[in-house]
Amino acid sequence: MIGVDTAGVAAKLGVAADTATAIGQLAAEVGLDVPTAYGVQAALVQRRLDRGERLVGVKMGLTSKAKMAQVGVDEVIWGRLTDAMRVPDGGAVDPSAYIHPRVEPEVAFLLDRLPEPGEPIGDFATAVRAVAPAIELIDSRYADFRFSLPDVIADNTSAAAFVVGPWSPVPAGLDNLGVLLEVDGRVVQVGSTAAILGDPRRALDEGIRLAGRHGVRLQSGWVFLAGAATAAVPLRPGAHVRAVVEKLGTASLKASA
Ligand code: OOG
Ligand code: MG
Repeated sequence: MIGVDTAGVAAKLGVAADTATAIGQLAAEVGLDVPTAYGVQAALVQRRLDRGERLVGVKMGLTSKAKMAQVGVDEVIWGRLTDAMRVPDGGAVDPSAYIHPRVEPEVAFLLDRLPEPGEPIGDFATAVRAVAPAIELIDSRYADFRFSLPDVIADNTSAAAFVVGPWSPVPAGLDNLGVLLEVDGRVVQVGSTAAILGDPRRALDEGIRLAGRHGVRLQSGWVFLAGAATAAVPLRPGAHVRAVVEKLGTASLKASA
Protein backbone atom coordinates (compact mmCIF):
# COMPACT_ATOMS: atom_id res chain seq x y z
CA MET A 1 0.00 0.00 0.00
CA ILE A 2 1.38 3.38 -0.97
CA GLY A 3 1.75 6.35 1.30
CA VAL A 4 1.59 4.81 4.77
CA ASP A 5 3.85 6.70 7.17
CA THR A 6 5.22 3.54 8.79
CA ALA A 7 7.58 5.37 11.14
CA GLY A 8 4.89 7.83 12.16
CA VAL A 9 2.38 5.08 12.99
CA ALA A 10 5.09 3.14 14.87
CA ALA A 11 5.94 6.28 16.86
CA LYS A 12 2.30 6.68 17.94
CA LEU A 13 2.20 3.08 19.15
CA GLY A 14 5.62 3.40 20.78
CA VAL A 15 4.66 6.52 22.71
CA ALA A 16 1.38 4.88 23.77
CA ALA A 17 3.39 1.98 25.23
CA ASP A 18 6.06 4.18 26.82
CA THR A 19 3.52 6.44 28.51
CA ALA A 20 0.89 3.74 29.23
CA THR A 21 -1.70 5.82 27.41
CA ALA A 22 -4.29 4.17 25.16
CA ILE A 23 -4.83 5.40 21.61
CA GLY A 24 -7.65 4.87 19.12
CA GLN A 25 -7.47 2.23 16.41
CA LEU A 26 -5.61 3.53 13.40
CA ALA A 27 -5.47 0.87 10.69
CA ALA A 28 -8.64 1.98 8.91
CA GLU A 29 -7.71 5.65 9.11
CA VAL A 30 -4.16 5.30 7.77
CA GLY A 31 -4.95 2.41 5.40
CA LEU A 32 -2.95 -0.43 6.95
CA ASP A 33 -3.27 -3.88 5.42
CA VAL A 34 -1.56 -6.98 6.83
CA PRO A 35 1.82 -6.55 5.08
CA THR A 36 2.05 -2.83 5.94
CA ALA A 37 1.01 -3.62 9.51
CA TYR A 38 3.98 -6.00 9.83
CA GLY A 39 6.13 -3.16 8.49
CA VAL A 40 4.84 -0.92 11.29
CA GLN A 41 5.55 -3.70 13.79
CA ALA A 42 9.14 -3.94 12.54
CA ALA A 43 9.56 -0.17 12.92
CA LEU A 44 7.96 -0.23 16.37
CA VAL A 45 10.35 -2.92 17.57
CA GLN A 46 13.27 -1.15 15.86
CA ARG A 47 12.59 1.81 18.20
CA ARG A 48 13.28 -0.57 21.09
CA LEU A 49 16.44 -1.96 19.44
CA ASP A 50 17.63 1.62 18.85
CA ARG A 51 17.52 2.21 22.59
CA GLY A 52 19.59 -0.88 23.30
CA GLU A 53 17.11 -3.74 23.58
CA ARG A 54 17.91 -7.07 21.94
CA LEU A 55 15.62 -9.36 19.96
CA VAL A 56 15.28 -12.60 21.95
CA GLY A 57 12.40 -14.37 20.30
CA VAL A 58 9.03 -14.51 18.69
CA LYS A 59 5.49 -14.97 20.03
CA MET A 60 2.47 -16.38 18.31
CA GLY A 61 -0.96 -14.91 18.83
CA LEU A 62 -4.49 -16.11 18.32
CA THR A 63 -3.46 -19.76 17.93
CA SER A 64 -6.42 -20.82 20.11
CA LYS A 65 -10.17 -20.39 19.61
CA ALA A 66 -10.52 -19.01 23.15
CA LYS A 67 -8.20 -16.14 22.26
CA MET A 68 -9.75 -15.51 18.85
CA ALA A 69 -13.18 -15.30 20.46
CA GLN A 70 -11.97 -12.99 23.23
CA VAL A 71 -10.61 -10.35 20.85
CA GLY A 72 -12.80 -10.96 17.80
CA VAL A 73 -9.92 -11.56 15.37
CA ASP A 74 -9.56 -15.02 13.88
CA GLU A 75 -6.17 -15.20 12.21
CA VAL A 76 -2.90 -16.46 13.58
CA ILE A 77 -0.42 -13.60 14.06
CA TRP A 78 3.14 -13.26 15.33
CA GLY A 79 5.15 -10.63 17.14
CA ARG A 80 8.64 -9.93 18.38
CA LEU A 81 10.07 -10.33 21.90
CA THR A 82 12.95 -8.29 23.31
CA ASP A 83 15.12 -8.85 26.36
CA ALA A 84 13.50 -5.89 28.15
CA MET A 85 10.14 -7.68 28.04
CA ARG A 86 11.45 -10.69 29.93
CA VAL A 87 10.59 -10.89 33.61
CA PRO A 88 12.41 -13.51 35.70
CA ASP A 89 10.31 -16.45 36.87
CA GLY A 90 8.63 -15.39 40.13
CA GLY A 91 9.53 -11.76 39.44
CA ALA A 92 7.44 -8.63 39.85
CA VAL A 93 5.81 -6.32 37.33
CA ASP A 94 4.31 -2.92 37.97
CA PRO A 95 0.77 -2.91 36.54
CA SER A 96 0.73 0.89 36.46
CA ALA A 97 3.45 0.73 33.76
CA TYR A 98 0.80 -0.71 31.43
CA ILE A 99 -2.55 0.47 30.07
CA HIS A 100 -4.78 -2.53 30.86
CA PRO A 101 -2.49 -5.52 31.37
CA ARG A 102 -3.79 -9.05 30.99
CA VAL A 103 -2.06 -12.36 31.63
CA GLU A 104 -2.42 -15.65 29.81
CA PRO A 105 -0.86 -19.12 30.12
CA GLU A 106 1.50 -20.19 27.37
CA VAL A 107 4.03 -22.84 26.41
CA ALA A 108 7.54 -21.65 25.54
CA PHE A 109 10.07 -23.37 23.29
CA LEU A 110 13.82 -22.79 23.39
CA LEU A 111 14.77 -22.95 19.73
CA ASP A 112 17.68 -25.01 18.54
CA ARG A 113 18.44 -26.13 14.98
CA LEU A 114 15.68 -24.99 12.67
CA PRO A 115 15.20 -26.12 9.09
CA GLU A 116 16.08 -23.92 6.13
CA PRO A 117 13.29 -21.51 5.20
CA GLY A 118 10.58 -23.35 3.30
CA GLU A 119 11.62 -26.76 4.63
CA PRO A 120 9.35 -28.63 7.06
CA ILE A 121 10.51 -29.35 10.61
CA GLY A 122 11.82 -32.89 10.35
CA ASP A 123 12.43 -33.66 13.99
CA PHE A 124 10.82 -31.46 16.61
CA ALA A 125 13.38 -32.50 19.23
CA THR A 126 16.17 -31.18 16.96
CA ALA A 127 14.37 -27.90 16.31
CA VAL A 128 13.51 -27.34 19.97
CA ARG A 129 16.04 -27.80 22.78
CA ALA A 130 13.63 -27.44 25.72
CA VAL A 131 10.08 -26.49 26.66
CA ALA A 132 8.69 -24.52 29.59
CA PRO A 133 5.47 -23.21 31.06
CA ALA A 134 5.17 -19.47 30.50
CA ILE A 135 3.02 -16.44 31.19
CA GLU A 136 2.53 -13.71 28.66
CA LEU A 137 1.51 -10.24 29.80
CA ILE A 138 -0.33 -8.56 26.95
CA ASP A 139 -1.30 -4.91 26.86
CA SER A 140 -3.04 -3.63 23.78
CA ARG A 141 -2.15 -0.03 23.15
CA TYR A 142 -5.68 0.49 21.79
CA ALA A 143 -8.49 1.77 23.99
CA ASP A 144 -10.72 -0.96 25.46
CA PHE A 145 -8.46 -3.71 24.01
CA ARG A 146 -10.39 -3.32 20.75
CA PHE A 147 -8.62 -3.70 17.42
CA SER A 148 -8.75 -5.05 13.89
CA LEU A 149 -6.29 -7.62 12.50
CA PRO A 150 -3.88 -5.01 11.03
CA ASP A 151 -4.18 -2.90 14.20
CA VAL A 152 -3.04 -5.70 16.50
CA ILE A 153 -0.23 -6.75 14.14
CA ALA A 154 1.09 -3.17 14.01
CA ASP A 155 0.96 -3.08 17.83
CA ASN A 156 3.41 -6.01 18.00
CA THR A 157 0.46 -8.32 18.80
CA SER A 158 -0.08 -6.64 22.21
CA ALA A 159 3.29 -7.98 23.47
CA ALA A 160 4.36 -6.33 26.72
CA ALA A 161 6.17 -8.81 29.01
CA PHE A 162 6.68 -12.52 29.51
CA VAL A 163 7.87 -15.00 32.10
CA VAL A 164 9.40 -18.36 31.25
CA GLY A 165 9.34 -21.09 33.91
CA PRO A 166 11.96 -23.85 34.26
CA TRP A 167 13.03 -25.50 31.02
CA SER A 168 12.50 -29.25 30.60
CA PRO A 169 13.58 -31.64 27.88
CA VAL A 170 10.91 -32.00 25.19
CA PRO A 171 8.37 -34.56 26.51
CA ALA A 172 7.00 -37.33 24.30
CA GLY A 173 3.59 -35.72 23.86
CA LEU A 174 2.87 -31.99 23.99
CA ASP A 175 -0.52 -32.12 22.36
CA ASN A 176 -2.84 -32.66 25.31
CA LEU A 177 -1.34 -31.30 28.52
CA GLY A 178 -3.62 -29.68 31.08
CA VAL A 179 -3.14 -25.92 31.52
CA LEU A 180 -4.28 -23.81 34.49
CA LEU A 181 -4.07 -20.12 35.14
CA GLU A 182 -4.23 -19.22 38.83
CA VAL A 183 -4.58 -15.82 40.45
CA ASP A 184 -3.97 -15.62 44.20
CA GLY A 185 -4.23 -19.40 44.43
CA ARG A 186 -7.59 -19.59 42.65
CA VAL A 187 -7.97 -21.25 39.28
CA VAL A 188 -9.31 -18.64 36.85
CA GLN A 189 -8.79 -20.41 33.51
CA VAL A 190 -8.58 -24.08 32.59
CA GLY A 191 -7.46 -25.42 29.25
CA SER A 192 -5.26 -27.83 27.37
CA THR A 193 -2.29 -27.45 25.06
CA ALA A 194 -4.60 -29.09 22.49
CA ALA A 195 -6.26 -25.67 22.24
CA ILE A 196 -3.08 -24.34 20.58
CA LEU A 197 -3.66 -25.27 16.93
CA GLY A 198 -4.45 -28.83 18.04
CA ASP A 199 -0.81 -29.25 19.12
CA PRO A 200 1.58 -26.43 20.13
CA ARG A 201 4.26 -27.94 17.90
CA ARG A 202 2.14 -26.76 14.98
CA ALA A 203 2.58 -23.19 16.21
CA LEU A 204 6.28 -23.47 15.42
CA ASP A 205 5.59 -24.48 11.80
CA GLU A 206 3.26 -21.50 11.54
CA GLY A 207 5.79 -19.19 13.18
CA ILE A 208 8.58 -20.22 10.83
CA ARG A 209 6.28 -19.77 7.84
CA LEU A 210 4.64 -16.49 8.84
CA ALA A 211 7.78 -14.78 10.14
CA GLY A 212 9.66 -16.01 7.06
CA ARG A 213 7.09 -14.32 4.87
CA HIS A 214 8.19 -11.02 6.44
CA GLY A 215 11.90 -11.70 6.19
CA VAL A 216 12.46 -12.88 9.77
CA ARG A 217 14.26 -16.14 10.31
CA LEU A 218 13.91 -17.68 13.77
CA GLN A 219 17.25 -18.09 15.51
CA SER A 220 18.83 -20.79 17.64
CA GLY A 221 18.66 -19.67 21.29
CA TRP A 222 15.46 -17.66 20.80
CA VAL A 223 12.39 -18.10 22.94
CA PHE A 224 9.21 -18.98 21.09
CA LEU A 225 5.82 -18.47 22.73
CA ALA A 226 3.30 -20.78 21.07
CA GLY A 227 0.22 -18.72 22.01
CA ALA A 228 -2.20 -18.77 24.91
CA ALA A 229 -4.20 -21.91 25.62
CA THR A 230 -7.03 -19.96 27.31
CA ALA A 231 -8.50 -16.47 27.31
CA ALA A 232 -6.45 -13.79 29.10
CA VAL A 233 -7.44 -12.26 32.45
CA PRO A 234 -6.83 -8.72 33.75
CA LEU A 235 -3.75 -8.30 35.94
CA ARG A 236 -4.74 -6.45 39.14
CA PRO A 237 -2.30 -4.71 41.48
CA GLY A 238 -1.02 -7.10 44.15
CA ALA A 239 -2.04 -10.27 42.27
CA HIS A 240 0.08 -13.43 42.31
CA VAL A 241 -0.23 -15.25 38.99
CA ARG A 242 0.76 -18.83 38.18
CA ALA A 243 0.54 -20.74 34.93
CA VAL A 244 0.67 -24.49 35.46
CA VAL A 245 1.26 -26.84 32.55
CA GLU A 246 1.00 -30.58 33.17
CA LYS A 247 4.41 -32.33 32.98
CA LEU A 248 6.19 -28.96 32.58
CA GLY A 249 5.52 -27.25 35.92
CA THR A 250 4.84 -23.65 36.81
CA ALA A 251 5.75 -20.11 35.81
CA SER A 252 4.78 -17.24 38.09
CA LEU A 253 4.82 -13.50 38.51
CA LYS A 254 3.50 -10.99 40.99
CA ALA A 255 2.02 -7.59 40.33
CA SER A 256 3.18 -4.86 42.66
CA ALA A 257 0.42 -3.17 44.66
C1 OOG B 1 -3.42 -10.32 20.87
C2 OOG B 1 -2.28 -11.22 21.24
C3 OOG B 1 -2.70 -12.67 21.31
C4 OOG B 1 -2.10 -14.99 22.16
O1 OOG B 1 -1.38 -15.70 22.89
O2 OOG B 1 -3.09 -15.45 21.58
C5 OOG B 1 -1.74 -13.56 22.03
C6 OOG B 1 -4.29 -9.96 22.05
O3 OOG B 1 -4.96 -10.84 22.59
O4 OOG B 1 -4.31 -8.78 22.42
O5 OOG B 1 -0.72 -13.18 22.52
MG1 MG C 1 0.02 -14.61 24.01
